[in-house]
Amino acid sequence: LPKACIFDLDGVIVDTVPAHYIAWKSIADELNIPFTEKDNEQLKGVSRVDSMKRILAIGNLEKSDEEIEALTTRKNDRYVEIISKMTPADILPGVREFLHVLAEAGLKVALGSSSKNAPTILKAVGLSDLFQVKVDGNHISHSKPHPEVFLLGADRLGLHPSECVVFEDAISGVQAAKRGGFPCVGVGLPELLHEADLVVPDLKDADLTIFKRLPSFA
Ligand code: G16
Ligand code: MG
Repeated sequence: LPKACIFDLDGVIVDTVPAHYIAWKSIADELNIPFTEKDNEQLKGVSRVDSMKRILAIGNLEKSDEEIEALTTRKNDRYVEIISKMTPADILPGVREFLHVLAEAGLKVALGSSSKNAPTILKAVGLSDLFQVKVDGNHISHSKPHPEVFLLGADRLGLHPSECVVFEDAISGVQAAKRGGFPCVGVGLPELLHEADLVVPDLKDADLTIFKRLPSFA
């Protein structure tokens, strides 16, 4: 068994992907930039500012740092308005149960999220206390696919990356895990997350047998 698991937040623990999309879409609409759910797939795990820059690139638009700051603030205000209504009912299926299984088996649990809203979200859904280590967008300077968020997590756990399994729903997040030397379980579609060591559709009914399906713990 691994010694710890590091979980991404958006799209693995809670389904905030639609909320990010709605908020970005409203900004893109204002700028007359065509922005689809497929474009949104590429933004998963990517920081707020980098996401804004990618959307501007789709529209071939250039904006000053001040304008980018104003746009990202507006996006976040809309996003926060949506997530402020979150409750424990918004935890994705199987996640709470899996976290308890891990704790009972003596595995440590950490958060590795690009989101600066992570502390608010974890509190809102009542999962804050289940994570021994929390690393989020407020603690890092390079967003996924850079491995910083997971490396910092492993460091704070006092473990080597090979001893921690990363759970990720984003292409950029799977890449970050692999670049950092972590075994990685992709949560979502195999055609998108093929760089992961194993892909599961969700964490419904997840238990300790999941680790046996990873080459390094088989
Ligand atoms: C998340 C989302 C991204 C979002 C980023 C920053 O990361 O997947 O779509 O742009 O965080 O979020 P915020 O604007 O709240 O700081 P993760 O790593 O939890 O999937
Ligand atoms: Mg995610």
